Amino acid sequence: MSTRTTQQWQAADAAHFLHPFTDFQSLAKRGSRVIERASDIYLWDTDGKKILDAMSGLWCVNVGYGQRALIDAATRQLETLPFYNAFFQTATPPAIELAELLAEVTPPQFQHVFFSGSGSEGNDTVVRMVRRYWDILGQPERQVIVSRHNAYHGSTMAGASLGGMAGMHAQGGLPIPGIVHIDQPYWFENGADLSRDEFGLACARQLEAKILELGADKVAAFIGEPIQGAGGVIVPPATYWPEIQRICDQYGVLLVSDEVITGFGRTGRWFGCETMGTKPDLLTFAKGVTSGYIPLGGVMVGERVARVLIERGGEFNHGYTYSGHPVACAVALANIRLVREQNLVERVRTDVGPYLAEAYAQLAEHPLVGEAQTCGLMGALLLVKDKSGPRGGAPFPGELELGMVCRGHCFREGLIMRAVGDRMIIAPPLIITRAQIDEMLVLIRRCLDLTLADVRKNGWDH
Ligand code: PXG
Repeated sequence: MSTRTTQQWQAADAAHFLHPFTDFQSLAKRGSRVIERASDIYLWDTDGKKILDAMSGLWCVNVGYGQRALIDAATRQLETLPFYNAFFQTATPPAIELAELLAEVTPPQFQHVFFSGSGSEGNDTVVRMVRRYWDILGQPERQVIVSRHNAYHGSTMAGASLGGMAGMHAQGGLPIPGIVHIDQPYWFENGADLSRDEFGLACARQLEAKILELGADKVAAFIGEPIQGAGGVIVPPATYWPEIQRICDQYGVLLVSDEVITGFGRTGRWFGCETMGTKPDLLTFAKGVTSGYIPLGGVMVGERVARVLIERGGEFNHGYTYSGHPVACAVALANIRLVREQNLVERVRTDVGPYLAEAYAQLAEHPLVGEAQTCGLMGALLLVKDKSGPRGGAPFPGELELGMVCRGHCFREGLIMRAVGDRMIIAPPLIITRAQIDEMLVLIRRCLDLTLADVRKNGWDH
């Protein structure tokens, strides 16, 4: 039971707490929804309302809420050694064991890890590390990192710069120098009259054009999310990633897979690069490594880069207080072991993933849905005005913010589904059962119907 009323919580919140990615004034007027406790895939707010969390917190609570093994691991480690650093020729058992386990569950080229406290910090490390790599190799001018518009790589100066969110670049003089962006592989929006596969190739070849424009001797790396998450769960055409890999190989450009969302089973393989068939040199992770129970991130460093840093680099002048935090590492160990014991990755690939895909194929028939995509346990429904439009539909005018209308219904109906423009996205905990997927789909369908009723009542479809 709450120690204060919802109104009291909201008043104190509005008085003191500046929330991330939030219009402070408008939230203060409206009041936050205060989430108080959780179990399995459900949350309860301070009004006692139960909510199905189809976003796993924020793409992270992969093993669901209330897992005893993670709680016990944290408690034990807090009692034994709550903190020690890894700076001055020291280490702690959980950090060493986690490094070892990560080398085991990630693709074989990864034998080393650099820990950070978050995904953003992990990507800051990526920028420092790829530039250091080329510097050691005697090519210090090889500095440019190519990313994509509408990518999300975090919110620090480097993370936001790598990201391709125009709204973020507009605040704070970003991107920082040496980061450039090509188009995202979003067929619905940018596909013109190309087939999906043709578009995937064309889009990937923008990387080649960019490398040729800048000169291969200037380009250090390409970074991408195997499937864009915050950008709207955009599953690229099948032709896209193999072509990106070909181009990186041909020009010697390092490939960085940002797996902060797609890591640890989300796509039905341990890592999204395995689903997409790429062989990255660096891999950023966070979120699902601890199922969000405690902050932890990092970068897996492939042998190509690791050998140079280790054998020829001398001191790498970079690190965080919490690099290898023992409590975070202990929780990550318990989390990864649980994912293994419960066969969650395989379950996503062969059971609940295909089950969700089937359900989404049916949802595609809904009059509002122009595109229904899933990969593992990531899903997107694109709300369209006219299903007969090109590539599955014509969009509603952006200023209508229909996604937000739909999200409002979700809130009231007890479902957390996110809106990115008019893409309604989900990423439920990997422990979700078939019965719970059914339950989620009843809610999703109800919210789509309520949104459709709004559309018709207000004549937005004309
Ligand atoms: N890379 C990717 C691919 C991410 O999705 C980060 C890096 C940054 O991680 P940290 O731990 O620094 O937040 C992310 C984070 C959203 C949303 O609205 C997504 C993220 C964070 C906040 C909101 O979908 N992803």
